[in-house]
Amino acid sequence: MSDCSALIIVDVQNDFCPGGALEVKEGDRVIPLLNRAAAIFAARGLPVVASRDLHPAQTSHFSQYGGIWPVHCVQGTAGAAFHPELRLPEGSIVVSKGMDPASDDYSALHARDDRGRLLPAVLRELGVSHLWIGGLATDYCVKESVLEAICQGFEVTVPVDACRGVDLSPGDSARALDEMEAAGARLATIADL
Ligand code: VGL
Ligand code: ZN
Repeated sequence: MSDCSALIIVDVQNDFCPGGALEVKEGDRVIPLLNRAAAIFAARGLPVVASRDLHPAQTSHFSQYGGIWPVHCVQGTAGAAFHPELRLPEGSIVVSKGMDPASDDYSALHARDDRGRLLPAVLRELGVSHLWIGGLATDYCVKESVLEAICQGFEVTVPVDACRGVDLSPGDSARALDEMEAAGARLATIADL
């Protein structure tokens, strides 16, 4: 962590937590860790970004329209809201993705803020060059965000204890972490902050 770091909290929303429509096993376990990380970043005056999956009711992302997922994180529903235990410091930047009805849109790097600006542009304007990326789900949105951030020239650290995955096939999350590491991400834990 340096003065050029930002924290990206990926998709800690009700539908990805226990009881949600696309429940990630132990998804809520990341919350205390990410709350701690967010408080540390905020205390140092560093940006905290929270992404959210925010789908229209009809999208090719959902199985009934040709995708692989149950209906989840639909705009305006309780399932799309951030988990109530997530503590976003004042001034946190919320970015949204998944609104395109023709795309899966897993990467938080494709998300936009409330003014419509893409996340990478927002980060560059803040002088950010290093990202800590954690949240849900390891094998989809975290992985795609990490790989794309590296491609775009950001240094990336992944706190593995602050991530949980879907594991449609057993081992998907472990393989995703291997892939991220092979692409140049540093694997760490929240205690390394
Ligand atoms: C995600 C599956 C479907 C994610 C989003 O946030 O990782 N996974 N939509
Ligand atoms: Zn989704």
